[in-house]
Amino acid sequence: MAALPLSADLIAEANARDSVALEEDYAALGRQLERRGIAIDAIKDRVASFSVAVPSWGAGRGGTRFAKFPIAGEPTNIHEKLEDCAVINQLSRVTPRVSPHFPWDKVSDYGALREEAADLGLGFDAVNSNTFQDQAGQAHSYSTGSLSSTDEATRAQAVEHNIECIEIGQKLGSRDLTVWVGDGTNFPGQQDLGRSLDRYLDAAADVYAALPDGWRILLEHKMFEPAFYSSVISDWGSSILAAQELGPKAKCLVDLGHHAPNTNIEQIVARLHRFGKLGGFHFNDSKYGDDDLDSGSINPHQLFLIFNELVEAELHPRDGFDPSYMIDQSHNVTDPIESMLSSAEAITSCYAKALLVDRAALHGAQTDNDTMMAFQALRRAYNVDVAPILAKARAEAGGAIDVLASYRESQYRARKAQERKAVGLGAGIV
Ligand SMILES: [Mn+2]
Repeated sequence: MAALPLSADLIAEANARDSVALEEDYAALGRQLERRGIAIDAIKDRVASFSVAVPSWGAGRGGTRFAKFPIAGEPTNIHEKLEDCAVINQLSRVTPRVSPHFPWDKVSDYGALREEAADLGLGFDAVNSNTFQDQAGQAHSYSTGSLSSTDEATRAQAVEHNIECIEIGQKLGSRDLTVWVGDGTNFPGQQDLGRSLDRYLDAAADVYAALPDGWRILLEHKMFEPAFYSSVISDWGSSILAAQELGPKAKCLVDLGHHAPNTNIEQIVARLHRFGKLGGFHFNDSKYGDDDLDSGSINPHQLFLIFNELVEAELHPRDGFDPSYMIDQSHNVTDPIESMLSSAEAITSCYAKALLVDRAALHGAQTDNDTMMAFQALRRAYNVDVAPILAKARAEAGGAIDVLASYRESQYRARKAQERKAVGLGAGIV
């Protein structure tokens, strides 16, 4: 096995320094939870088995449509991205899978790429197709849309690309294809709203037919952008109707930034689960639109309420409930490794808090229509500082008690700045 990017000694030394305080905090929290009838070790074990994938494109600095400001030492290819993802997993121990994007992550030998990732302690999560931009030398432009284009040859090209992504995913050990299309319109009357969806469904059925056994197609909806008047798969309603029409291997993927402001996303989660169609998540946070800010940075309470529904779903699974959890963020002003470390902690923290909810008290209060006590069942769990549980789970798995401090001590980015070639300037949402 190749050497992992960070020295295990460095993590162990930092942990030795932090372990006395952690043990004190963990014991104190353990006594507090015990008074509520909760065994802290059982929660810690469930936290230890939680994982969330990181996106290959999240390893590089993102940008807006105005500008991108690269940092020294950021990755320029999938190999360097994998190395950075390995750093995140080495420290956090909750991100053992990478979600690749094609054609951005194309290589000539996917078997070798899979081995390279395995040597870094990583596997591959959902493969993401890209029919929202044109590539050099492409026969047909996606300027008219992709799976919903009025041009038959363009639709066929988009179908073919998605099937190629499935084939690559098979070589990488993936089992999900995530499909987000930018198809839509900017002007009333630009396209027929009904016929656009018909064309999308016909083309998506061709992709669906190519899914191997055990595979799923995850339909990712988004209200607007790049299309600003209408989008073909604009919301969870369009998504679930399309998934139901396509068949049992089609599920819906919820990107937290793809809704109208103030949308009750936790209710969408409950609805999709009710009909067995909740297939995955793209975690991020937003203030205005699809901001792709760090998970939990703006509205951690909403993230907790979403996990509250996910824990309910775990307890009452339907149709093999097995969502693919993934971070999908654009790191425009931070070191992407630090953002994903912080985000993985925020996401896991909300999962841990949701596990602390006294479900019997919650359901009892709901049945009795005791509104205040139902709310308090959630609030009591949300108010717990679960940091010692996460840190203990990480340390036991060989990760860092203080992920950001250990990362900074490692000087990893400064070393990569010496080794890697500089990234060019430019604009670009990733
Ligand atoms: Mn997304």
